Amino acid sequence: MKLDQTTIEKLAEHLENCELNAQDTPKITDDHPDMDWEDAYRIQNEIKRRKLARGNRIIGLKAGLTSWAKMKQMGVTTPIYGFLSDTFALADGAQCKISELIHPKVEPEIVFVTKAVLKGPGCHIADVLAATDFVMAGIEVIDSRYRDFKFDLKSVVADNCSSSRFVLGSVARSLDGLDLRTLGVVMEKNGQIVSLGAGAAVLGHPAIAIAMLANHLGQYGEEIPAGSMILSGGITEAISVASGDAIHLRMQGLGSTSLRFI
Ligand code: 0L1
Ligand code: MG
Repeated sequence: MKLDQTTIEKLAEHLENCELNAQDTPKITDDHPDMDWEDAYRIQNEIKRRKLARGNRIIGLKAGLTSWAKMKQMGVTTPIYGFLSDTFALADGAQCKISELIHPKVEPEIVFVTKAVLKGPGCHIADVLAATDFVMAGIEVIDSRYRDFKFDLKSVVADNCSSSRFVLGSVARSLDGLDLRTLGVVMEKNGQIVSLGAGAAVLGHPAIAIAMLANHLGQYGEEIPAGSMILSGGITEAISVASGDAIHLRMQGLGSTSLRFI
């Protein structure tokens, strides 16, 4: 822990204002090169506190940079974690306003909904499979607040892992008879396939991303409550979108979901 509480609050206010006003900013580590991982999550938690104080609800969690494709795209080897506010949720097929965003990208994600508490340390894939109520198809819209995507991982964690919008499909499947490793994913932009993948792209099995999230929270004495909705991370690299683009995601056995950018 390198930053004092006043600096944490100032940086959280700045980053959240950038999110709310669709304004970009240089990465915060430029002015705070000594910031550590704990500081990064403290800033993210302060953004969460600000949203709760404003009456927003926290409706889910996310793991980011969990696929080999995304790790390669970002040049990293470890996942990161964030939260989802009710203000990020869009309805299936909804219009997503580009004017509210800076430079959005989309990524296909397997979404878990839990029916039992998951608590680390020591949480593993079997715990997650036993605690999963159902899974769904989801598209996450990420929108880093950092200018020209020039950032480092601590700056990204502070910025709530670029969280911005998401949409879920309408099919909820239990894991019975569903192998998430071989589950195929096809994402189209304006009718052209732009991403192809399978669930195993996320850490070999997307349930491992959820176990890692539980173990991450366990370090702070926190847990994943029963009934949580969790985005397990992009299966493919993120795809840039612009006004007029229509994104359609199909997931084998989980139906489809879509978004239109206006
Ligand atoms: O959801 C995620 O994978 C987080 C991505 C953070 C980095 C970025 O903005 O591309
Ligand atoms: Mg994501």
